[in-house]
Amino acid sequence: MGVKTLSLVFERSVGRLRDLPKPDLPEIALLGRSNVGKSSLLNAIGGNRRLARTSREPGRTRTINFYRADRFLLVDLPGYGYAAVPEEVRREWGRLIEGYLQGRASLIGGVLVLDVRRTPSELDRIMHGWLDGRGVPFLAVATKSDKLSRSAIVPALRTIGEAFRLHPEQVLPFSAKTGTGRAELAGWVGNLVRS
Ligand SMILES: Nc1nc2c(ncn2[C@@H]2O[C@H](COP(=O)(O)OP(=O)(O)OP(=O)(O)O)[C@@H](O)[C@H]2O)c(=O)[nH]1
Ligand SMILES: [Mg+2]
Repeated sequence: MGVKTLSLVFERSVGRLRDLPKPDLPEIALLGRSNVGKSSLLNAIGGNRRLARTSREPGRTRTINFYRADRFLLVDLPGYGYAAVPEEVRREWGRLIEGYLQGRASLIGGVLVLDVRRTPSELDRIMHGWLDGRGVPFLAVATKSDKLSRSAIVPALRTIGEAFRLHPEQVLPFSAKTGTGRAELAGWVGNLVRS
């Protein structure tokens, strides 16, 4: 029994805010720290492992990448918080992410991707604050859930929820590896686009 996947097609990659395409379609952005699994999540919900490039090394995605679904775009952002890149590059990515999240008129939702094993960072809370400040709906997704035992998942969701004042049930456990959470995420996206 296959879970329905979104049909996604790579559209474009943008390295500078002034090159952003015209905001013609609603956009849902994936945000999270470097190496957390944003691109893997996109591939998982798109049912295609080659859609977005992923890597063991943090800092794989360096541009804003647009993927077209039927009537909306999924947007894969560079990760933040990666200490081992030069300060200037980090600042550049920061400007890109901030400019996009704060200014993009077509942004209708944010998927905040978090590592199920980690307490959310200050930067995670800043990202959440930017979305919240604009009234953009967001979903907290706890990825790499395959790395924890079943009994460790609930306390981990509680820790993540506390950082954003959410109930543990509002944090979605996800795994790009096993497909956990994929249908729920696709459902959230679908509701947002239809509303
Ligand atoms: N076990 C497991 N590994 C995962 C999962 N999701 C991602 N990974 C691994 O985590 C690493 C980083 O994944 P990416 O999808 O490239 O992460 P990213 O957030 O896009 O990283 P940047 O583009 O650098 O910001 C890769 O080695 C993935 O295989 C998951 O759900 N489970
Ligand atoms: Mg990436």
